[in-house]
Amino acid sequence: MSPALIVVLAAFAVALAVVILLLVARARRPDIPEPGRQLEAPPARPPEFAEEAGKRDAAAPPVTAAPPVAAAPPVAAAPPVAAAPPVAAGPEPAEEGEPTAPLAEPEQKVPTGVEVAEPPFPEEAEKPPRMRDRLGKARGLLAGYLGSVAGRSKLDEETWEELEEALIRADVGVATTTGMLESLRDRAKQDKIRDPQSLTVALAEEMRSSFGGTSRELAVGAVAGGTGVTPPTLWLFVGVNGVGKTTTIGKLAMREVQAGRSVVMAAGDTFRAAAAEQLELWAQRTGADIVRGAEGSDPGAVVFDAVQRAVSRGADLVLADTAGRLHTKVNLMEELKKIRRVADRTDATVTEVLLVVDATTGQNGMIQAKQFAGAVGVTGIVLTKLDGTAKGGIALAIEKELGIPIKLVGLGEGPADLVPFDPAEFVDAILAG
Ligand SMILES: Nc1nc2c(ncn2[C@@H]2O[C@H](COP(=O)(O)OP(=O)(O)O)[C@@H](O)[C@H]2O)c(=O)[nH]1
Ligand SMILES: [Mg+2]
Repeated sequence: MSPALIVVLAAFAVALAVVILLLVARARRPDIPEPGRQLEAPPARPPEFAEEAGKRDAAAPPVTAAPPVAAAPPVAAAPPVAAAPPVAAGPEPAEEGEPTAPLAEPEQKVPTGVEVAEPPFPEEAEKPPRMRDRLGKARGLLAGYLGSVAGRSKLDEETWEELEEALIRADVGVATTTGMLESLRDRAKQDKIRDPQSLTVALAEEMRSSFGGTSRELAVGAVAGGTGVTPPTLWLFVGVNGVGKTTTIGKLAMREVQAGRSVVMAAGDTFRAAAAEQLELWAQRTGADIVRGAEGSDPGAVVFDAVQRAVSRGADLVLADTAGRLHTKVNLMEELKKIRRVADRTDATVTEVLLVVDATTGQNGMIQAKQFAGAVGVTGIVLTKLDGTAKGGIALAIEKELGIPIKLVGLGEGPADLVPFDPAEFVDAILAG
């Protein structure tokens, strides 16, 4: 081999080595995170990588041999990946518009705007919905269970257990479920029920009969003795915050105005100004009159003034709203008792104290119902948001355990979405497959 050829070959080898190194350096670059943009931690680079790379580089004989290549800046300059800040530092202060991973505790959801939410109000009067059409969620849960019970090959202890689980899951509550199943066992014995399918039919009957036959009409006052004048009737609405008191008053005002009665609303929730504003919207939309007090003012006084207004205008009905939450130092039950006493001393006849219960709160609603019933003599329950729950069994529990009739149910947020409670229709609606 001629020396010239050796030189040429050596030069070629050096050039090749340079090209290879440049390629290696370039291939490593994309791994270097662009500071500030990276929200996701890149896969941690194993420490041996650098070593290996070094080895690989070192292994390339021409590189060590050729001085310019050893100095090849890209290889040496490539910052060690382990130093990439985002890995250890977690999410960077995100650039504008970029999603930030939550670092702190997730923000508490405060039910803001609940009391100023504009009620959906169609231009034309709508027909009241049917329970069957609105209880799809509740039906899904129970019908699923009962389908599985009915599909069993025989009626054994497991069948009873499955039935019990279905009822408890549907919020019927342990006490009511136990009572209902005991009575269903008697019925099954008496009627010689031996197959699971007939048992589900008997359960529907048991549910229907567990609702009392009491009147579910809202009572109105009678003509005052001898005078020939009918004093206004007053219905008082109580219940914890957010259950649907104000909305129910709005819906009822709609129904009563359409039935030809004149209505005065008493904005007795003076805890927040927004509560009165919400009621005011319903008053405007239903054509009812309204009496409001200043924020923080005495709710009893508002109810008193509303009755005065009703008397002076010859109105038929006063619908009195109340707060469901007060400053901690004020006891809600004591405040409600006071309102009730004031209402009783007016010229109006208090014929209903309606406890509004949110069906989606399950057994919590039962606890509330017991407290209110003990304090203010509740005459009826309005069970709201039945359209939004997969349960609904609380209806059975409330009537069975408290003996207070459910008079109305809320099936949505619109003015027509309040219907009288019909137990048979309710049972069909939650059980029909
Ligand atoms: N889906 C549904 N929502 C309801 C029903 N009744 C009330 N709401 C909603 O529940 C929320 C609270 O109602 P509101 O009347 O302000 O409750 P209050 O604090 O007891 O007066 C509002 O967004 C209402 O629209 C109902 O029957 N179904
Ligand atoms: Mg309210």
